[in-house]
Amino acid sequence: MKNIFVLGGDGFCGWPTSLKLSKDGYQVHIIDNLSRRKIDIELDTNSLTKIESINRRLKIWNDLTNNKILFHNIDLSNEYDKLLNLINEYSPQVIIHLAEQRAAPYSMKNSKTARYTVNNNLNNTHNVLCAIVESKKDIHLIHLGTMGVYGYGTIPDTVLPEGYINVKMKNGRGQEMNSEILHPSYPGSIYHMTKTQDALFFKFFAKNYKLRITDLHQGIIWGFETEETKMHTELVNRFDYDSDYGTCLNRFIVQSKNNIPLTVYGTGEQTRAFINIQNSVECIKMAVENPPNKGDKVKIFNQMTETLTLNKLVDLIKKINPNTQINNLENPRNELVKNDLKVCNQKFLDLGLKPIMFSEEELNKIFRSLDKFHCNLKIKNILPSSFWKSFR
Ligand code: USQ
Repeated sequence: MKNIFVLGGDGFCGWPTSLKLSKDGYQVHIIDNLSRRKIDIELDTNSLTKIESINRRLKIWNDLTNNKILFHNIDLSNEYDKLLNLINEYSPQVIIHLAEQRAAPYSMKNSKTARYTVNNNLNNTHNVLCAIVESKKDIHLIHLGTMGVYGYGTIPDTVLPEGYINVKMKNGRGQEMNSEILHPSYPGSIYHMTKTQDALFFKFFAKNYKLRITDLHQGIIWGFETEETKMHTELVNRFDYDSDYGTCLNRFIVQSKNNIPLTVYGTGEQTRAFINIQNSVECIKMAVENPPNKGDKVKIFNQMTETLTLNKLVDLIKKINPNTQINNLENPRNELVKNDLKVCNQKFLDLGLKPIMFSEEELNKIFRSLDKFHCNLKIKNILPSSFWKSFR
């Protein structure tokens, strides 16, 4: 059986990814320091769905499928030797790196959360890369990045390519030379900035040490359940709705269900890229099965299936609950009031991705599946608590 490490396998994307790969016949190792659970305690917030302990989750999975997922509690930013020893012991074919602090608002909250995000995310990435080099093993590293590295509407009326752009530069004799470079980075938060810096680590390690690396620029996930998490109530995935970790659609759904006016920041004319959680784990599996060759440049995919404005999300929510009220708040973030967004995602389509498009029917399913978790809501966590203009 082929070993795969899922760094951050207890988190929102890591958990369903681990289950899918386990079901598909890989020996999955979750490497996680349970930091996401600790941040819930720090912020006095929670997932709307009830998340079992990691040991309970793994036992249920084992009882249901007879597949054993191994769990290693390692802080990747500080426990390099433990990671290296594990790599040497199990020789994973693939390492999937999702072990980063992923909330933009949390990274902008105060100097402590900003510094934590930078220290954690950049050290984790660099330590994994160093450990692969030091182990001398041929391991494919897949990193879950973000569409946010490109910025939103920074260069109007263009289609965002998959990672690279062609440029012309004049040589010393004034002749125009063609070249291909990484798309310039336009991070909109400290969190997004760490992802843009990850990209430089990857570029260097792919070039210098010939590591095989895939970087997935993912959009905002919608939905929370996958085929595997639906197999048992105790395998359920997170559903974050608070102002730091809850993404826009999750928050709007919870607000609508509880007759709280939707916290639309600004005019709601921001356009963002989206992908369903089931499609997300399918994309990661495709990335596992289609590695770059040794010596190739970093393989970059745009892991998204459609672009939508916030107002489009609101319109669909109103169809399901016509009593939904809107509260257009002064935007706590520093972002364009309105932007256009066109994205190329041809590489995954070519590999056979069947996009699950956002629709009233899909939204209705999410609304209904949350009914039983209503009592877990902490209303105090709805209004924004992180602000881009200054640390609090
Ligand atoms: N927004 C609201 N009201 C809210 C919350 C958010 O109007 O109550 C707005 C934001 O101002 C922003 C948009 O919704 O314009 C998206 O915000 P978000 O919190 O849903 O998503 P974001 O901060 O971009 O981050 C999320 C994930 C992150 C991932 C990223 C993909 O947390 O890990 O990398 O989506 S992307 O946006 O494509 O960069």
